This record gives sequence, C-alpha cells and structure tokens, in this order.
Amino acid sequence: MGELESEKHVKYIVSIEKKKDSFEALVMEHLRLNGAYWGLTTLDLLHKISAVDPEEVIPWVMKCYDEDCGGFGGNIGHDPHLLYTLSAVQILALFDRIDVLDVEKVSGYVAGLQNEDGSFTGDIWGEIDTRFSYCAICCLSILHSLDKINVDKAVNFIVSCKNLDGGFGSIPGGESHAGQIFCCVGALAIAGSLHRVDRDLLGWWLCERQCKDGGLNGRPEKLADVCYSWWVLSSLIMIDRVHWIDKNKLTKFILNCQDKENGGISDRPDNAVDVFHTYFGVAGLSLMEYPGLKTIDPAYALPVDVVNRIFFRK
Ligand code: GRG
Ligand code: ZN
Repeated sequence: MGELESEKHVKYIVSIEKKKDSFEALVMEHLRLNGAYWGLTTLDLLHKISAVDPEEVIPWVMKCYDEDCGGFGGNIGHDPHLLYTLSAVQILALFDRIDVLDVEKVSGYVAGLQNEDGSFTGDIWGEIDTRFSYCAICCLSILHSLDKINVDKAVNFIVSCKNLDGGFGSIPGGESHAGQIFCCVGALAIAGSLHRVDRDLLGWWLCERQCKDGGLNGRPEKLADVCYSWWVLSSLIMIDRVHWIDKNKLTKFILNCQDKENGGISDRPDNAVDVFHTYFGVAGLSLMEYPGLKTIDPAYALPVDVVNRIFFRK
C-alpha cells in the first residue's frame, strides 16, 4: 500500500510557510493563523517542529493579537475571532510559549462571547455555532480558565444541538455533520460531560461514514474525503468506538492521497494537495497509531506530549 512519505510532507509544509506569495498562500490569506496551526501541528506529529524557528513564529502570532479586546485575528490587522484565538493559543502551546500571553485578557475575551443560553458567538457579529463552543472550551481549558464561563450552560447548549440520529449540528435542529460532531464531542470531552453522548447510537452513525473505498465521508450519501479521517475518527476515539471501522482500509485510502513526488496530502486520490488535508491525513494516521508518528490527542487536537505538558507540569 506504500508508506507515509514523511520527509516529503515536511518539505512541503516548510515550503508553504516560506512561499508567502504563492497562490495557496494568497487564497489562504484570511486563514493564515489557522493554516499555521495545521502546518505546525503536522510538523510536530512528524517529529520535525525543529524545521521552523520559534523566533519567527511567535512574534508573527503576537502581531495578530488585538491588545484592546484580547482576541486574535487570522492575520496581521484582521478582526479578532474565536477561531483564530484558538489557533494562536494552540500554536503557543506547541512551542511551550503560553507565557507570552496576558491570560486574563485573552480568557476574558473568550468568556465575553458566551450568551445567556450557554452558546458562543464567534466574534462581535453574533453568529452562533457549536464550532465556537468548541473553540471557547478548548482555548479556556488550555489557559486553565474554564472557571471564567458557565460550563454547565455551555454543555446544555451543546446537548440541545443533539439530534435523534445521535449526531450533532451547528445549532439546535441543525443537520448532523461529522465536523460539528467533532466540535460537540470534543467540547463535551474537555468539559467532562461525555456521559451526555449516546455512544452506541453516535458510534453507529459515525462508523457508517466508511465508504467502499475505505475513506470516510462527513454525511450520508457524500464522497469520502481525507479530512473526515480526523473529524470522524477523533470522535469515535473519544466515545471509545474506533474498533467499529476498518483501520486498514482507511490507512490505505489516506496513503493513496499523498503526492509522492512533491509531498502533501489531498482530500481524495489524484486531487491537489493542501496543508489542511495534509494535517487531516497525518493526524488520522496518528489516531490509528501509524508507526513513527507522535500520538495526537483527539479532543485538544494537539500532540499528547503537549497536552500533558499543559496539565501535568510540576
Ligand atoms: C482545532 C481541530 C480543530 C478545530 C477547530 C473550525 C473548527 C474548530 C471545527 C470545524 C468543524 C467543521 C464544521 C468541519 C467540517 C469542514 C468541512 C469539510 C465542511 C464541508 O462540508 P460539506 O457538506 O462537504 O460542504 P461534504 O464533505 O459533506 O461534501
Ligand atoms: Zn475535506
């Protein structure tokens, strides 16, 4: 079935970090802090975080910080948003540099986005989505600041987005989608509330996502895509039902999506690679204990050694 082309993927990720004027960098402009998180986490899983210089990364991350409100934008001068604030905190955690943050200020920004019903808006414009519940809970947990929000209400809102099929949507009544399921299950895991998930029902829905080609899709009747190797598999692991899919077939599907010449992983075989699917492929393989990779934590989406450093530091 071929092997994971680790060295080529490292070269590919480092090259997109450098080629800031490439087409991919251009279309990804507003997502740069996210892209940096996906790329850097992949490098760390491949044991190659040393390929980038923290003295370049950390000052750039801090340039995306809005001192007035305490949140991070997607790039220098962009408006702050929970999505980018989580990416910034995750990148700083990867480099063990949370110390550069004003934790009171950043956690105050995140907590200020919680609504009366426990939900979160992504920024001042008011869109509500369980993605933002995940971002807030993950971010505050890394900052040891969950006490700044009403966790019970946050959990109750997420549970109100649970559907009869066992899955979760973006808002109450929203269709079940593997990406939202990751967010809801991840947030509930971090909040210590996984007992609110119907594990057998959800596990059944999630394992039904495996297609004939071995890959996973995000909803019934859709095509398989490497990114669901992350969204679906991480959720299955958190509810302890990962043995319900065929790992061997999924591993083959991911390895088939590699660009074996220039590095990088695509959404499905023979498509163009990008940094997101490179992360999803490598992270999916890490969840399946592929040899030579660091283990990734399914809830925090960070290598387990990084998570341990955050919570068990003496
Ligand atoms: C730190 C891992 C981590 C996440 C941060 C942004 C976020 C929190 C979570 C996003 C969850 C999500 C909704 C992912 C789904 C993304 C996706 C592939 C959407 C495409 O959906 P469709 O329906 O595509 O357009 P399909 O595959 O169904 O055809
Ligand atoms: Zn995808």
